[in-house]
Amino acid sequence: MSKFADLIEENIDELAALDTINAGKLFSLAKASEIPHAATLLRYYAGAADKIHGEVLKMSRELHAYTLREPIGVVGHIIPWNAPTTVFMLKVAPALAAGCTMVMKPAEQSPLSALFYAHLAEKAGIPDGVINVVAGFGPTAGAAVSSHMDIDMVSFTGSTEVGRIVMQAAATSNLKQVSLELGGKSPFIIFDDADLDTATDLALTGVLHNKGEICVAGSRVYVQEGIYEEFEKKLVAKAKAWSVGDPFDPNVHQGPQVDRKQFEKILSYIEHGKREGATLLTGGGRLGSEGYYIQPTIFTDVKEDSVIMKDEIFGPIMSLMKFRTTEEVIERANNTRYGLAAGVLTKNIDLANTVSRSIQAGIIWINCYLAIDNDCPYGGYKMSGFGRDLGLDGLHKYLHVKSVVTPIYNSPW
Ligand code: TXE
Repeated sequence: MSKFADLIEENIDELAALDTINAGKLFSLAKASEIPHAATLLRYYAGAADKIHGEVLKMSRELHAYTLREPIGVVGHIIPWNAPTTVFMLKVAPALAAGCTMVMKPAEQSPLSALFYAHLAEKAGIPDGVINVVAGFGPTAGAAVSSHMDIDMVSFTGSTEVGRIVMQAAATSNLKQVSLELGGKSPFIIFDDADLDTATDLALTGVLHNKGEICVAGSRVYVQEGIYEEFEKKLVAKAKAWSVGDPFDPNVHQGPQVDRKQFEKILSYIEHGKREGATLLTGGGRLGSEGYYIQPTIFTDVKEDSVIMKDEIFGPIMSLMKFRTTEEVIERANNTRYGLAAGVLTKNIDLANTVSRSIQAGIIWINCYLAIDNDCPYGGYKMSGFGRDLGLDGLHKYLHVKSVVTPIYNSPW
C-alpha cells in the first residue's frame, strides 16, 4: 500500500489531468490536494492494517471468549463522478487494509483515473484479482455488482434514488451488506457574532467548491438577522468576483459541470427557483454560450417548502435565508429528508454545542466547513444513507466480528 502511495505521488500531474478531463475538476486543486490526499489515505490505512484486532470478553459464566475481526470477503464499490479520486481511494484503501478483494465500478462519466489507479496498484505489487476495476454503466455494470451472488458487500456513493435500487438488489440477491453514502442538502448556520469576512468566505466555498458538485455542499445558508444585510452585500460581491472558466487555468475558481445532463438539471432548478418566487441576488443562468459553465447563483426569500430548498441540486446554487432565534434555525435546518453535514459559525461555545447536538447530520463543522480528514468518519443520517467512510469506522465496515468461545478447564457452562 505504501508503494502504491509512492507511485501516485510520482504520477500526480497525469492523474490530476485525467480527473480534470473527465469531471471538469480544477487541475490546480486536483494536483495540490485531491491526488496527494489519495496517497495519504493509502498510508493512513496501511498504518491501520496491522492494528486490526478483536477483544477478550468478560463472560458471565465459566467461559473464555474473544472476538476476531475477519475480512468481509469480496467488496463491490460503486462510485460517482464528482470526486473520482477521493471516493475511489476512500473505498479501496480501507478495504485493502481489511484484507478484502474488490470490484470497483467507477462512474461512466469518470472512469479514467480509476483505470490508471488499477495500473499503479499492479505496478506496486498488489496481486492480480485484488483490485478489479470494471468500467460501465449503472443499470448494467453497477446492477451486476449489487445483485451478484458472490459479492459479500456493496459500498455505494451516489444519489439517494440509486442507493435505494442498490439496496433492493442486495436484498433480493444474497443479502449482501450495504453501505450507502447518498445526497445532501446541508445547512450552514451563521450567528450574529461571526466574523463577516470568514463567514462569507466559508459560506461561498461551502457551496461553490467543485462547482457545487459535492454531497456536503452547504446549500442552505441561514444568517442571523443582526448581520444579515451586511453579510448579503459582502457575499454577493464575492460571488460576482468568483471566476468561472477553463479548469486547467490556475486563476479560475470554478470549471464546467460534469456533463450535459447535470448542466441541464441545475439550470432547470434555477428556473424552478425563479418560478417559485425566490429573489435572485446574483447569477441565474449559464455562463457564455459554450461549455457547461454555470454562474454562481444566490437566491434569497426562498420558501422552506419550495423545490430548490428540498432537493439536492448538486450545482453552484445557494439559498440564503435570514433567521432570528436558535430554536427557529434548528427546526428549519432539520426540516429536510437529508442529513449529511452542517456548519455552525459562532464564538459562543454553548451555542455551538447546542446546535451541533441538535442537528441531525453525520458531520458538524464548527467555525469551519469542508474540514474533511482521514481520521474523521463521514456519512449520513436520514436519507443521506448509513455506514461510514474514513476513519476507523470506514475500516471496520469491511470486517466481520467473529466470536470464539471455549469453556475454562472442564468447568460446567
Ligand atoms: O448519480 P447515480 P447521477 C446526486 C446529485 C446528482 C444526482 C444524479 O444530486 O445530481 O445524484 O447523479 C451507478 N445499479 N449525486 O445520476 O446515478 C452509476 O453508474 C447500480 C450525489 O450521476 O447515483 C455511478 O457509478 N449502480 C452523490 C453511481 O451509481 C448504478 C454523487 C452514481 O450514479 C445504477 C453523485 C444501478 N441501477 C450524484 N444506476 C454524492 N453523494 O456525492 C447508476 N449506478
